Amino acid sequence: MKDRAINRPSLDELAKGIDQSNRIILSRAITVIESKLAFDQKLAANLLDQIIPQTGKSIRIGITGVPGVGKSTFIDTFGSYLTSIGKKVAVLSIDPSSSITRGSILGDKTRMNRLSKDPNAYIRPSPSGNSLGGVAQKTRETILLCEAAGYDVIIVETVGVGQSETSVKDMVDFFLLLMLAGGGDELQGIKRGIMEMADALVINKADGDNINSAKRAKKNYTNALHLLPPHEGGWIVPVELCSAVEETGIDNIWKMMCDFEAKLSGNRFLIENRRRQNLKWMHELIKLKLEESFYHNPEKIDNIKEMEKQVTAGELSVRHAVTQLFS
Ligand SMILES: Nc1nc2c(ncn2[C@@H]2O[C@H](COP(=O)(O)OP(=O)(O)OP(=O)(O)O)[C@@H](O)[C@H]2O)c(=O)[nH]1
Ligand SMILES: [Mg+2]
Repeated sequence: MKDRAINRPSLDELAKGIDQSNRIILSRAITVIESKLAFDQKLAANLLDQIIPQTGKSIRIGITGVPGVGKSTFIDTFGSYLTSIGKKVAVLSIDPSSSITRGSILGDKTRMNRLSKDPNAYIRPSPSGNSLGGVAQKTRETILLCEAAGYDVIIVETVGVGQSETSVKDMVDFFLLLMLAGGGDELQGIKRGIMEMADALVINKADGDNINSAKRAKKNYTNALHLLPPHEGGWIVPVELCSAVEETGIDNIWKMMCDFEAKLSGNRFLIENRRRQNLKWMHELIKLKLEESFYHNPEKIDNIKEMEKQVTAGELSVRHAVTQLFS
């Protein structure tokens, strides 16, 4: 086929390799999913259909926090702890800006020093793409591939740009907000909306001279959480302390996630949440496809330009211009 990428594995090779947890094949399958070639898109759709029965068995964890809070260091330490207790860990990230620089990726791989050498961990940088919707879409599918390849903890990191936190929240079971202790003004710089999304607040860098202020911050955050609406699943959002560098509090955070999973599987919240997420995803994708097919339709492109001219010149109302474009 004309637009087939060179050396693309077949559907069977991909499906088999994923089933055998072959990392090289997994990487190639993700590349197929991220590709814009028509051939690859079809292959990706068939592959996803084939692996769907093996998906859904992991716990999906989202991690966010302001730059410098220690996300990469935390994921390195936390992920290494998880592999030490026998888990297979995949780390994905969402960075809509990476299409330009792809800079944070290399930085992150080097900052996740231990994990990047761990045979039971798989790190995949953010897909590129200029729209957050497109990037998130690919990450969701990558989660499914990683699950089918036997990864039982999937960590999705967001760089905290724009709406990326909401995107990640919509694709995970557990959303962790990493925080820092600061001189009493902890709540500054943290958007209230992000705190409302969190299933746990973890104050990182609770080490050295920082321990006492971290303990004070824990009290402040706990009080602030009381002012927010209760968690939909009936979960009490905890505030924990940890040090990603000194590796303290890490096992406790995992235990807390296991408690969460036990409790919210018990009351069916997690299963319902995934159903809701899937439906929301479907509608987001519909919107994305509609937008693409509209703006990339050669017949429309000239019309849009013409309407833009007329609207700018004040000759036509926006309402009229849009009605005409859809007629
Ligand atoms: N003392 C101390 N320093 C830490 C801890 N965790 C991270 N750091 C330091 O904080 C700095 C930032 O850590 P990163 O892990 O790169 O933070 P990040 O949130 O990934 O940052 P961005 O990728 O820029 O958003 C580094 O110098 C780390 O060594 C910790 O638990 N204690
Ligand atoms: Mg980082």
